[in-house]
Amino acid sequence: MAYVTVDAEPEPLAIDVAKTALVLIDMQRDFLEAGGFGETLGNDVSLLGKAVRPCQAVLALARKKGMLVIHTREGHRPDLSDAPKAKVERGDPRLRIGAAGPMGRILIRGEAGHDIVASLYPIAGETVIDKPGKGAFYATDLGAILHHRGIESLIVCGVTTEVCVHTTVREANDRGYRCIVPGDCCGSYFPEFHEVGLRMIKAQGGIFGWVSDSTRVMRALE
Ligand code: C5J
Repeated sequence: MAYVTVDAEPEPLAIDVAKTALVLIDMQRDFLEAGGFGETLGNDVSLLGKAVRPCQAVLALARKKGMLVIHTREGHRPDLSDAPKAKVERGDPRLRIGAAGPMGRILIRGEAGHDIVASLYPIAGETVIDKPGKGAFYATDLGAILHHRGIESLIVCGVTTEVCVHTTVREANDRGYRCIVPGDCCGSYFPEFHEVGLRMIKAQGGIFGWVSDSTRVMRALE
């Protein structure tokens, strides 16, 4: 066992590195890149782009330490058979899931925009979870993979803070995982949601988990 203590709020957390996985949530081109779907909607994608460098640093260290690395992608089958109507039938029909976007069909597996940004691209041996929902546990085999590897703690990074990161942290928390969220490794199109999202995680004695940052997480892992 290799226990390290991560400086975090609401309090430092001791984790066994061998039983900790790094989870990178939905660092997909359509959410992050200029010219992607997120920008088409009028969002400032640089707010998400800020998380890329800290994520790269944590990912590089996790790889060096031989940690389990999980990447997720939000998206659906091309025939939309796994997409609930309630999710598809909202908003402007030209911008709905499955519609033609600037980088292929929006949130459809196999399309260019659905893929992970080059700077954080999975390498051989890393797990990629294709998820139809916001949470990474819903309708995926993530829970089984973590269980079989004996994982107890997660470092959760990605976008967006208040949507897919938050939903995944809540799901993981209910399943008994200790979640550490390095705030600078996450991003939102809405800065206030990012801030409040992080505060919600660590409130009430860490009701959903622990909040830290890439520097403190890396200092502990080193
Ligand atoms: C994610 C979204 N990944 N905001 N999706 O947060 O729709």
